[in-house]
Amino acid sequence: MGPAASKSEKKVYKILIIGLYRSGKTTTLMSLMGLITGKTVDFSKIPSTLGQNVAKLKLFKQNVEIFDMGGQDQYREHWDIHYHNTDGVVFVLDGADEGRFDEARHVFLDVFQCAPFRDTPILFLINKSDLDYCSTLESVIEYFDLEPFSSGGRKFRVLRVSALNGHGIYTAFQWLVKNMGTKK
Ligand SMILES: Nc1nc2c(ncn2[C@@H]2O[C@H](COP(=O)(O)OP(=O)(O)OP(=O)(O)O)[C@@H](O)[C@H]2O)c(=O)[nH]1
Ligand SMILES: [Mg+2]
Repeated sequence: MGPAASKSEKKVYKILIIGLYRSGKTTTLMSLMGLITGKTVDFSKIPSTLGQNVAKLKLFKQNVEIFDMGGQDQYREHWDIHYHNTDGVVFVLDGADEGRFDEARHVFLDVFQCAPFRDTPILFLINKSDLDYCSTLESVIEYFDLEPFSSGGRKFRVLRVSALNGHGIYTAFQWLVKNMGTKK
């Protein structure tokens, strides 16, 4: 589709948020919505996601549909039905839960070594940066061996954020939206 066609008929971009159970995916989505609407979000009332949450919103002038997937084991098998028509992916890591880094790394590699995401922008969020014991950017890059992703010509970004206080969330999604669909 050329640029002229996409102007007259605005595309709805699809963003997928994945990551382990309790990493902060839904909080990230709520935080983003709070930032763009200016509304206060009550983060104490967010239940674990059963299945998925879907939000339709205007994000940096684009129509976007965000799929926030449940991270519990029984829901992970539903992630891949979205892989083939996703314009941007967000992987949320609980940066303060080193005990689950190994599991998170397996899940991360399992998802991103598969073919559909070769040209898709990937945002790797090290969440919970508000906590003292949240891992550093450098240590996560090393542990997850992320260097080849960044240097391999892929649209890949790692950021340390706090969904709870909003730190880094706006910039993160700005990067994602800017990098979506540039090959279409
Ligand atoms: N300190 C801190 N806690 C956070 C942050 N983001 C999320 N949490 C907390 O982490 C817990 C899980 O957050 P959710 O957003 O429900 O996690 P999720 O990844 O959607 O979990 P599932 O839906 O079960 O896959 C909640 O108690 C949140 O308040 C953060 O940036 N900082
Ligand atoms: Mg959730």
